[in-house]
Amino acid sequence: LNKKDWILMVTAQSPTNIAVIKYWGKRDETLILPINDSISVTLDPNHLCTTTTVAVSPSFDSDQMWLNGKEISLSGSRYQSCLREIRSRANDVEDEEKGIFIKKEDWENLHLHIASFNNFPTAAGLASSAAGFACLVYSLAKLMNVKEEQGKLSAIARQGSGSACRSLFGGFVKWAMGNVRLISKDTNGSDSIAVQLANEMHWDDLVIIIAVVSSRQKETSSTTGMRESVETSPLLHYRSKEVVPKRILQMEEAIKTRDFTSFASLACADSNQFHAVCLDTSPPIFYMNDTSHRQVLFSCLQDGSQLLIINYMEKWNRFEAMPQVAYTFDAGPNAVLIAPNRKVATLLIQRLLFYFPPSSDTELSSFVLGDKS
Ligand code: 2P0
Repeated sequence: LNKKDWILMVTAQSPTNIAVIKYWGKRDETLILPINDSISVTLDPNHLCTTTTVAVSPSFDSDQMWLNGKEISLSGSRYQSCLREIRSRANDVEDEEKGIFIKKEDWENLHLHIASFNNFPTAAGLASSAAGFACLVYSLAKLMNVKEEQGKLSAIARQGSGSACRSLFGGFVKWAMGNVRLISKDTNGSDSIAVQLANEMHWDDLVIIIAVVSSRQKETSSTTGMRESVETSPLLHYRSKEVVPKRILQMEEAIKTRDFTSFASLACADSNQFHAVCLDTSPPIFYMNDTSHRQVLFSCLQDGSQLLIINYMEKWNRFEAMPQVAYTFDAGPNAVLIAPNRKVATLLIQRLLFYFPPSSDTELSSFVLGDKS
């Protein structure tokens, strides 16, 4: 450590995740503990992802971070929690080739430089904080030779942003809320972790299409929005106690048995209830716009040939059709559409392009689970 001219770096990539049973509402704001379990699908790492390089050198005078090339402050409690938790678990690190040996206790006095890039719009409701904090925690853990298992790391990423804990795993992931009675005093929420329900190969026919309706930053951040919902929405409390626990079990079963009809019904219902909670919040929060609402109706159509609401209602009544495509909307207007296979996905993209022709503000990207090509 006497020589000042060395630098050690680790680069990692984390994909974002899309919740099919939503997290909305905290029971502890500092530890980021949720009021209900949630389930998500992690996207293919080749597409919507964050790439983060963390570097350590004795020549660094302070911890610094750059996001998409712009320096950002690390003074916030979320960054500080992640850095503190990872540093406290650091171990000896040796790089024989470079002749570097960092002792466990040296990490407290060494500073970090962190550079992170998102290949998608930041804070537009596409879960950039999920990929970002998952990547930060994972890359720091690698750099500092932290030996914790992935579940423990997920509890650290959770303290950066709740949904980040789910991006530590691929495939289908459940964020278990943890035991309410044990919070704060005894366990500091260490049982609120992510667990993998099934890996990315389990149901790799699924195709996820994200229609970017708007890449503008959302007006109400998720953190503020969910705080206001917890304080004012009676529907949220009913949802977290009466609805989500049953839905979680049903969704786990749908994923296990690859039952698309059930998966789609649950995902659509949960997205709609989440946005109903937003409307039930005072003052109400509107994350979906007109295009999003039209896309909901579009997704419900059996053959996609008509967009008019009357036709949709008639078709729905006549066929009692189950959705062929699942839709889910997060804290923004962008549609996440999930098709059961490539054939339906191709048809869906054709129809989307027909009914929603891309303008300068719309983009279409498709993401295939488990497809590394
Ligand atoms: C989810 N969302 O389950 C839900 C659905 C948005 C709608 O997790 O305050 O950015 O950092 O814990 O994780 C967005 O919330 O909020 C989110 P914080 P986060 O994906």
